[in-house]
Amino acid sequence: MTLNLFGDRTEPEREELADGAVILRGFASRDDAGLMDALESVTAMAPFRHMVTPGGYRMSVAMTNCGSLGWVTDRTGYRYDSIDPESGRRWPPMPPSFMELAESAAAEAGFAGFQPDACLINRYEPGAKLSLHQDKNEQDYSQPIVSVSLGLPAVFLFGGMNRTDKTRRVEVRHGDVVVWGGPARLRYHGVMPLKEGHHPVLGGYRVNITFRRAG
Ligand code: MD6
Ligand code: FE
Repeated sequence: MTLNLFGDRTEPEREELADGAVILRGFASRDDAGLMDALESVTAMAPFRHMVTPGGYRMSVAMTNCGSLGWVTDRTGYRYDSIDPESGRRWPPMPPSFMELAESAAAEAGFAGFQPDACLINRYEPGAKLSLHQDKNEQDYSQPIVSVSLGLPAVFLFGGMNRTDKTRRVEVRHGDVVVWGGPARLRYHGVMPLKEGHHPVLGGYRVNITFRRAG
C-alpha cells in the first residue's frame, strides 16, 4: 500500500492488469463534463435499448453506439452494423471529444495511431451485469480496445484465455480507462452485477464506453 502526504491510501495512476492490459486511473476525469455533453447528444439520436441475445435473453445492460459501425445483437447473432436497427439510419457520428480520448489513452498505453471506427456505449442499472465473454467480432485483433468507465463504480472480472480460468476482480471507477490489446486481446472478461448507489454525475447508473477498430 502507498500512503500520500496526508496518510491516505493512494493508487498508482497506471496499473498493469496483465501483459497487454492497463488501467489508466482517472484518465477521463479531466473532461468528464465534455464527455457527458457528447454522450447526451449521441443518446438523443440513438437512445439506449435492451438488445436480445441470439439465445433469446433480454440483456440487462442497455446499449447504443456511435461511429461508422455499431455492435448489435438479436436472434440472428452478434455483429457490427452501420445501421441502427431501431431507426433504420446510420449510427450518430463519433464526437471529436470521444475520438481524442480514445486515441490519447491508446497512445499512453503504447498503442500509437489507434483510429476507432466503432464506439459501443453500455448503461448499467443496479443489478445489471455482463457475463464472461471474449471480444471476437472485430476483424483485426492487433488493434486494442479502449474502455472508459463513468458513473457508479463496478467490479470488472478479468480472466484468462479459457472461460474456466481463474478471474481477477478490479474495481473500475468514474474516469478510469482500461486499454486492452496485444497478448490480452482475447482474454475472457465481464462485469459483476452493479450495486445501488448515487454518483454526482450519473446518478444511479454506470456507463461504459468502449472504442474499437471493428472493420
Ligand atoms: C464494461 N466492457 O466494462 C464492459 N471488453 O461495461 C467490456 O466488455 C470490455 O471493458 C473489452 C475490453 C474492455 C472492456
Ligand atoms: Fe468485452
